[in-house]
Amino acid sequence: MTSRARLTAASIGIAVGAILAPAVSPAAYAVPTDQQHQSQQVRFAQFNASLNRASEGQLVADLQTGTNEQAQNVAETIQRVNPDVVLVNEFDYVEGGAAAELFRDNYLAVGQNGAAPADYPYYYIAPVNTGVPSGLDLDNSGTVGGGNDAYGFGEFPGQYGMVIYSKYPIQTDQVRTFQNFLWKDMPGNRMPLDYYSPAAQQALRLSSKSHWDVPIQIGKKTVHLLASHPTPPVFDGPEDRNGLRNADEIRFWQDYVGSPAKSTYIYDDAGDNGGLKPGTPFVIAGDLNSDPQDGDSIHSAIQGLLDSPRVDSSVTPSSQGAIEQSASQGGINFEHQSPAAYDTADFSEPPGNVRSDYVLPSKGLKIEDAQVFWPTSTDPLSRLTGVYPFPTSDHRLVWVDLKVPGNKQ
Ligand SMILES: [Ca+2]
Ligand SMILES: [Ca+2]
Ligand SMILES: [Ca+2]
Repeated sequence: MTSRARLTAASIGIAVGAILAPAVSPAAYAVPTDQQHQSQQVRFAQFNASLNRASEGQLVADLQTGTNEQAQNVAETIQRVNPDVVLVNEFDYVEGGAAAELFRDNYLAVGQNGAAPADYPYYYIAPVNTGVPSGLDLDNSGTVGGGNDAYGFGEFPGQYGMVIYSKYPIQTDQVRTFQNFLWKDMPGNRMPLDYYSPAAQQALRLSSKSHWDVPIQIGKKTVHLLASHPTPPVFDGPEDRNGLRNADEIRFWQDYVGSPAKSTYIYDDAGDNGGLKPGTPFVIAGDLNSDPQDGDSIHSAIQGLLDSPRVDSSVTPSSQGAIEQSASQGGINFEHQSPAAYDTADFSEPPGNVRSDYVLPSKGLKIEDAQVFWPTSTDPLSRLTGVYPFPTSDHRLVWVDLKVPGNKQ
């Protein structure tokens, strides 16, 4: 294993708005000389951290000092795993990056409970659809307004947003976002036409939060982090509008990394067309809210993504803690088809504990290790995952170590 980059914010300068930080030279990566022409190991992680709050401004208030216990636990979880790149779901979007920077500076950069600090010189945030008023009665309640009538469920704009932290430079000027892509523009989409009004059908956005293609510079290679957080398939009616949307939000990525013919319909928020260039390395990350076999989602969508010829699903992240919790909680967990070891979320039933969170690399990025951070109860770190009411989140951090090849000069 080669040493991973440990760059400081001071040595590089930061993040949003920066294209490639100018001070980064290949030497900064400090790869041992004898391995300079070899691949390097990079840890990618996904964590639905429940760092959303009930009202606008609350997250910034909570993060002003380093004393919020849940945020400390989230930071310690990340520090214990120490990923190079981590997508955090359920992190309220605040324009200008105040919340993202407060969490980085007051929590991640401060060693929690004896863990080493984690320095992330780069981060990426962008607006999301949650809580943004559509002006339409999307839930057919007879009135317009509230979380269910927003483009994505949320009580205020940005609730349940996302942030990416990275030790490697983010090519901010090359990021593509798909916040505004319309559901109707996906060929063969699953939109329930009997449920939605003609006006809603025209206006509905596919992404419940956003879909981002975020290129990350790793040595001389670029790996595209494909980030999203599809809607839970529940909180709807017999029309299953959220289950159908969840499936199409997942299918978006299958098309995006598929053949150019499959992705030709896609357009981004800047108006550029098409999907990922064939052969481009990527990592699909996110709380995709769909277990391949259990729970309420339309399983064919996540199965289709896992079976995509471009996705390496040969190794599934797992944990012993998930096996232990499934056994001790019992009930519907005993009826599940997916192995308990693959669970990433600790939900009451239905659906019980399921695989909801994913880190899916493209083929060619060799998987060295893949785990879910879910310690067993005898491990002191199990205080971070706990049992309901959870000290940190109802989701578990998922991580995958990848060999990023081709750093030859
Ligand atoms: Ca309504
Ligand atoms: Ca449903
Ligand atoms: Ca399960």
